[in-house]
Amino acid sequence: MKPVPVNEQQALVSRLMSACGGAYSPETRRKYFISGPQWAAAYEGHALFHAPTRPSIGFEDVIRHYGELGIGYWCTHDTDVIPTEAIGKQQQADIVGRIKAELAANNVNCSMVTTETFHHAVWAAGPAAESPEVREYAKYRVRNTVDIGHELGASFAVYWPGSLGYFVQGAVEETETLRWYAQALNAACERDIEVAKRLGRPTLKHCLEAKPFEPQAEILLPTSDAMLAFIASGLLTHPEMVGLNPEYLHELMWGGAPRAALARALVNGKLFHFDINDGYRLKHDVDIGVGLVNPLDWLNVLVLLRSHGYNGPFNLDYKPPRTTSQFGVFEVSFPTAVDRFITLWEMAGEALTDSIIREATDALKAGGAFTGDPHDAAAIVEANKELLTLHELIAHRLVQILLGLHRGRVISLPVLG
Ligand code: 3MF
Ligand code: MG
Ligand code: MG
Repeated sequence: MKPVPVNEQQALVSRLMSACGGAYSPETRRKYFISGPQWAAAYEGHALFHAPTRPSIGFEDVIRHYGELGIGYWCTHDTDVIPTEAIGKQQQADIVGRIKAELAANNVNCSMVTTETFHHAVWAAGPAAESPEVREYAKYRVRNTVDIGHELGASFAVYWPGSLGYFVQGAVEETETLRWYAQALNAACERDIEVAKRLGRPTLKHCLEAKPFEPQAEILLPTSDAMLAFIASGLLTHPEMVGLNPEYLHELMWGGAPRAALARALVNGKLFHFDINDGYRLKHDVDIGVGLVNPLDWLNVLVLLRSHGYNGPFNLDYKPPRTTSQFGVFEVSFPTAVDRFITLWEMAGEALTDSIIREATDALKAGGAFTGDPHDAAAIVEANKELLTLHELIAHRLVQILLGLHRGRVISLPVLG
């Protein structure tokens, strides 16, 4: 192939993108509770060892692109859109007003707001630092985010306490730090009750998001399970207002099964919000687009969520790859992430109504026609002897659905050799 001059590269990407097919219309995409974070679209390709590769982009462009793509919801950290020094000032009110206008003009809703407690120097020792000033400031910031959330019409507030922890051992007393962190969440919930009452709006759903590593070396609340224990610890004044925002990759990173982590959140009634992406076990937070690494696991995750009637947001918390222009971010990365999600969601529906999976599952639950001694292990094994094969049959069937193999391999390739 001939080299492709730079002025023909966008056209090439667009032509191949449309040749891929399988795209949903913006109207179809809007039917799902899919949210796009400000920070995902505005990710500039930077990392600890990486300089940015893309220019910055403001909320106006991000919201406009989301609207055009059919991503019906938007979410943000306070400081993604408001400089730290403008928080709580007139400048904040001006920016929030402009965001509201931009959302309305593009038919996009704000689903969630979150407080950045990990980037600025004030969080060098985390949001529950020993210094009382830092802790008071943390309360001020989360209360302020609650105000912004109500102003923008959000229903969720998320908290990612990745800076709650330490690098060196012994200086931080863990129970004290957790107690202090709870005080910030309590301040947010109490403010929420007040504001919601004044505005006649429901209170927000406050969601904790765990990540096992980063940015602290040792994390005090590293998993969704740790957070469930924290919510039930008695430290929160309004535990009923607080639930989880699990992130798919964050559970995979520590070696957990994301589907099992979601199941534990579900049985606790705490699955409020869900960050969707993909990646690898026991690696750093690579934040790859949903379904690009583990599509089979994703199909199974969505079977679980569909069958339990999960109706919260699916938040595209991933990093569009470290490319050198913004073009592909909106031309390829976001639409394909959304469309893979929708396809997997549709397939999950197919799996749930599949007569083979249903009959196999029912048979496993019915067990063998056993009338013998209920304490006789060998007789129980004998009565169920052939049923366990159905586990593998179900797994095979799910892979068939995922790869379209239940329809046979309809594409024929030229015979080689
Ligand atoms: C970090 C994350 C965060 C959280 C966000 C929500 C920057 O790994 O996943 O994204 O999702 O802070 O509050
Ligand atoms: Mg992540
Ligand atoms: Mg996240």
